[in-house]
Amino acid sequence: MRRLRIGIIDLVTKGPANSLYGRVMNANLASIMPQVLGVWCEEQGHDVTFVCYTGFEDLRTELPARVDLVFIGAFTQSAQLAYALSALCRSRGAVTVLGGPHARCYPEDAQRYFDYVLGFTDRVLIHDLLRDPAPQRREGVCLSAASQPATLPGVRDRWKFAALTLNKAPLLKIVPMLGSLGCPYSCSFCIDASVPYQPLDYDVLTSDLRFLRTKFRRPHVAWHDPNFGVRFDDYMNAIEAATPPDTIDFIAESSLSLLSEPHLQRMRRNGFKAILPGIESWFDLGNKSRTGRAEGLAKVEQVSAHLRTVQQYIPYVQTNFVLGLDADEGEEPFALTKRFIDMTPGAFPGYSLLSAFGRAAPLNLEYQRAGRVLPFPFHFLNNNHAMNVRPANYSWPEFYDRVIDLSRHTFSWPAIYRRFRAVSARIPRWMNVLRAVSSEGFGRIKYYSAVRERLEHDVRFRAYFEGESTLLPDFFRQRAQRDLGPFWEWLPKGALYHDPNAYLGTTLLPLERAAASA
Ligand code: B12
Ligand code: SF4
Repeated sequence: MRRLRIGIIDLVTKGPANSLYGRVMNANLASIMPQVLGVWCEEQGHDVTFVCYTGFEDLRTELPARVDLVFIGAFTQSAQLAYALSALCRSRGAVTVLGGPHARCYPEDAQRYFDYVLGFTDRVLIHDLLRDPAPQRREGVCLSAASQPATLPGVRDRWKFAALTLNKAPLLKIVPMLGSLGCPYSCSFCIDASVPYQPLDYDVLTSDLRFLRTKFRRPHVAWHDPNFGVRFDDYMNAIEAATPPDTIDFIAESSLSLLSEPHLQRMRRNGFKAILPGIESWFDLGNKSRTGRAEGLAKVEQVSAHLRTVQQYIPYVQTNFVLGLDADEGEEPFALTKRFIDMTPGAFPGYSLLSAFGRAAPLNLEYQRAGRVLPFPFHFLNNNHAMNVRPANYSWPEFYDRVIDLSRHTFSWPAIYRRFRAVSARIPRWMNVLRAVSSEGFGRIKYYSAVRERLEHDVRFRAYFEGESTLLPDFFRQRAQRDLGPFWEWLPKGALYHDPNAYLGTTLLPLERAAASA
């Protein structure tokens, strides 16, 4: 086999960054799979250059001038940056490969700009690809393993690449780890709704945690498991076998249904410092929060009481909500969330606007069938900068009014103060303040207000939201251009547009086609 010069780029952000928060935190949002690829490529004897792009590097010069193959890992929000980067690398003769959430959600769009687009990715698939990575310039080839990989190299094996990334985190260094793939639940909006739950090797996990204690005095570990702690006892046994109690700080995303008091006691003993349960809605998805049929105010009271218990054991709690779900109607869902915030001041609320990420979830087919999915450029699909599903029960102005009102309530100074008082640990309480006054809190109020104002006064802007026009408003084009910085000029023609109904197998609307080739 030919020895290849391979570049691997993990896109943690969607363009050049300059915020203090980004400098401190972006490297801690890195993905595991690009590091895994590094291991799989090197074990085949190839030369690897690894770059985690946090927004502060110059990607035009990070890779050697001549590489044969470039892997890019991207979320959908980084798709336009990935497309531009692919164009740049192809101009230098490289074959380009896309993987990650965007590739899984929008393969048919990505194959227009990449030679290969990978879905589920395992060692065999990569080794096969590396045997003969022929360019596929006319249309990229989509490849996928039959299922999620049964094993993955652990932190010890991928340390070389993990360390390169962590060197970019100046203060807090958080190591990403994984103990399972898939999920036994089937929330209809989730990418893992139909991916079977599968634990990875617990012995690798134990040995990795031991290894980390040789690298840091007190390591910080973020579990990337879609739903942490499904096999709770096995997991905790693996952690307890590795390290004395409370010697590593852990962060995990877990459904509330898994956070019973005995579980919480054991988690505290083992050093769990932050937990992110999903509540999603007061009128849907009761199975995730262990509230069964309880809805509305009854669910608020039940969840709030549960979370106050969680906080007795875990200092940092973030509760995740999806705004605009079809089960929500009128003022009540928003009023209930405000009430929840007042009742549970210690939990930081993370809000996501309902988003349909292409093939991610079965529910997206329903939205597409109903003609409700809008063609916002991928760049804005990060759960906040655009909501690409027309809400079932709200007009756009009403929806944005309610989102702005809720955000103002959540990030008002009295609420920030109450949150500060309700959390006693030093880093978590200041982290909450920082998030509130940064782009997540104040920044979003400003952004949503700008959108709301245009919905009122700009007819073409409103027509785009109503699905009456597919001509991208300048507001979004200018932002995309600004965010991409020097990569804007590498963005292929038409790459701001995509077929929002590709999952259904429909073709581009005539207007969109015209705009794309303009
Ligand atoms: C852990 C997680 C995070 C972590 C870690 C992120 C990271 N860099 O990996 C944190 C909390 C930081 C995070 C942040 C965000 N997340 Co998130 N996150 C997840 C979660 C729960 C698990 C993903 C995971 O790591 N799985 C384990 C890996 C091994 O499996 P996998 O992702 O299926 O990957 C397979 C293939 O895709 C492939 N692969 C993966 N990466 C790569 C890379 C290359 C180069 C190749 C070749 C192959 C490849 O190999 C894997 C094995 O088959 C998923 C939901 C879910 N249930 O999957 C959401 C999810 C991925 N997140 C999502 C979103 C929207 C976000 C945010 C934008 C949220 C926000 N507003 O901030 C940010 C974006 C962060 C960023 N880096 O850009 C969406 C992505 C949708 C999309 N198409 O973009 C998901 C799917 C949730 C959802 N809404 O449905 N997230
Ligand atoms: S519990 Fe979480 S990971 Fe599991 S299907 Fe529901 S949203 Fe997805």
